Amino acid sequence: MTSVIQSIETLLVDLPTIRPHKLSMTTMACQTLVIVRMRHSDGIEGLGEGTTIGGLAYGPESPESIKCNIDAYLAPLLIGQPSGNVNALRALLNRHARGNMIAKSALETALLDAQGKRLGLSVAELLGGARQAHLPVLWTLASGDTAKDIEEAQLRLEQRRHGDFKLKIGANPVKQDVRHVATIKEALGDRASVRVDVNQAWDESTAVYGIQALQDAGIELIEQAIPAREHAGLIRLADRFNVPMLADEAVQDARDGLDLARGGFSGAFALKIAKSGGLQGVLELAHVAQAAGIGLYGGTLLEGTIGTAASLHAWATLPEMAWGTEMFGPLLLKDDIVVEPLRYREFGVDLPAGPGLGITLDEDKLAHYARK
Ligand code: MUC
Ligand code: MG
Repeated sequence: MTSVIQSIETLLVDLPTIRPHKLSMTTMACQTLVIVRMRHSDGIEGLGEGTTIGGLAYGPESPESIKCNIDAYLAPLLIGQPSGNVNALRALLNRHARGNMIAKSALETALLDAQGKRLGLSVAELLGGARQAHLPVLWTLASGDTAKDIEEAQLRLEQRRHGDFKLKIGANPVKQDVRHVATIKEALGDRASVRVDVNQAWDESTAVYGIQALQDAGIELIEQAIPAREHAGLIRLADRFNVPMLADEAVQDARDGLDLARGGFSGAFALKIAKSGGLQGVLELAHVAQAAGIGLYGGTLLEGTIGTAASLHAWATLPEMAWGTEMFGPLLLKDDIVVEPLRYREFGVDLPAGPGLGITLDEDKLAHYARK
């Protein structure tokens, strides 16, 4: 008998961060994961996660809206449907609900996890097979304090946990930010690749000033210096500087990717399952980038282990990414809600072994951290 989707439970899980994480739009002391438990009539449970940054500070979906919109609108569309045809279910969600990409990503993850468990295949195998089993992972320095950031970077290098660092800037005046970045780069020298993420904080003329100074300081990649909508401006910055531009908020899905590629953008795209409504959508964007000769980077919205594992299964199916990944989300959190955490080692992380995502919930931890 064909399995059908029986129930979909959503939980808000609040986990403290190991230190304040300071971004241009917010400072995080806690991360809220939206965990999806999708139960099927064949007894299989699929896990999913939809997570964003700083409530509504980062984007139009908040943890609460993700939960509420799944419960009220998306779950009723799926319940009673045959479990196994992920493409058909993805189309059904897109036909009846606009936007809500993070919520859709959480549901698609749960569908793929369940289907993998059902067939005895990992999610990467469901997507055609893994080309890499160990992926590079950078660390984001965002304590807000230059000396602490240097100390943190040196420790990570010594531990061989991370060899590349991304600095979150944009909250302070540009000259102050440039000084902060240049001091860190000088302290680390050639031992590490240093990149910055401005998270849309600059206008174009500030960006021209800031990027020139960062390029001179030896910074290797400039992420989303100007607002997401300003595709033409981003293309101009990519043309103007030797240091490559990384499009993040500007590139949500394959259509944005196509628009930037058609406009002549060169550089790289940050892929995030949350931006593209799930693993299949983000791989469509990756394929546009590959066709256009644009580099790939595996991005995060600071998901916990479930969302990070889902992303890793997608990235593993791609050829080596030019700029590696930032799948460090679980390491920013003080605790985890899974039985076996991801294995971070040798400047990267291992792809968890299947079936499905290869992740098991720790029920006690989940109960402890779930919002009452
Ligand atoms: C972003 O904009 O890239 C990734 C790392 C981090 O600290 O924040 C995120 C989001
Ligand atoms: Mg970014």
